[in-house]
Amino acid sequence: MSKKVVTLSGGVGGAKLVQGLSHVVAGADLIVACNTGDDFDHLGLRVCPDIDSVLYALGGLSDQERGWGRRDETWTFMAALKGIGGPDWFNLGDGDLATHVVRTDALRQGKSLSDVTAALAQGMGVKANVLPMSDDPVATIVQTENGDLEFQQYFVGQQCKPEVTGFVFENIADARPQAQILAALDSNPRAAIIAPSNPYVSVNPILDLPGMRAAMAASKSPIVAVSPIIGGQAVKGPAAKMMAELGKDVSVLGIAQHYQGLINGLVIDEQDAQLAQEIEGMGIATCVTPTLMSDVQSKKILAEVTLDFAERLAT
Ligand code: FO1
Repeated sequence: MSKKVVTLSGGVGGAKLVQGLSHVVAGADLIVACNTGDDFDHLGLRVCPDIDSVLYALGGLSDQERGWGRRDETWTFMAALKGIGGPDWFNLGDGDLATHVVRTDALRQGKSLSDVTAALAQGMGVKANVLPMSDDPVATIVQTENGDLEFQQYFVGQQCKPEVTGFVFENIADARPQAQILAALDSNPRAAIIAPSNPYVSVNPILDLPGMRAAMAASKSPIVAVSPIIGGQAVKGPAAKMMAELGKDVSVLGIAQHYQGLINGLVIDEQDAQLAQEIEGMGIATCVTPTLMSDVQSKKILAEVTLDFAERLAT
């Protein structure tokens, strides 16, 4: 068994847990596999929201209120863009722009997204090993009552309003999981953790990469998810709305059903303690604990509790 901890993460909620984990897992032993299904080209720039949310959180640069982008951000570029009639539906802060410009430039020079992400991490003083789920582009398409929408058109452009009927991950069949993620899983890490991210659009793109579920199943490590649903609601984002629209149980039970067969344990909030027994009946161990991450301390405690839980399952 290696000292590594592999975490599958989306943006906001995932980044918070990863920040907590960075206080309890040393440096590059923390491997973060970031969803890249949200990535897109905008104004000629490659934007990778979940990678950036994780990097900004670990670098102490993230805006806690918005949940995305950098803190103390200024918006001169957006004001100028609007002033000349440019597309202003997607907000790029002045500081955030530097990330997209540097990344796009390096990608154009032929560097991989993994290399570019490593360079950005170094620039931000991030010690954890933050990785894209794949170096091959995968694009999440949200199928809605109004037709198919590219992820950011659905999420930002239409503010998650259209009713969701399903998801397509374009190019996923040809995408290879990032090699270091597979190697880390193969090393039998201390734990594989699924962060409290949206199960459909943040975690499924990672799990649906060819070979990824098999690599997780083959590792002898405990696989533990942290529920993104507390008391029937998502802390942030459209997870609960999507679950309802897809006819799923909008509760930690729905999350347990989603990951059944993959995970050994599920961390649920104290508010959902009454559902623990039913989840245990599904063959999934539970850990009941406060899961709302409102400050550094609560992130760190949830990370510790999650790792302890995983390690108990391993023995
Ligand atoms: N989310 C918004 O709701 N509105 C925005 O204008 C916006 C801009 C943006 C720019 C860079 C970035 O990295 C993220 C940004 N996000 C914005 C968040 C992003 O759409 C979502 O956080 C993720 O894709 C979902 O995890």
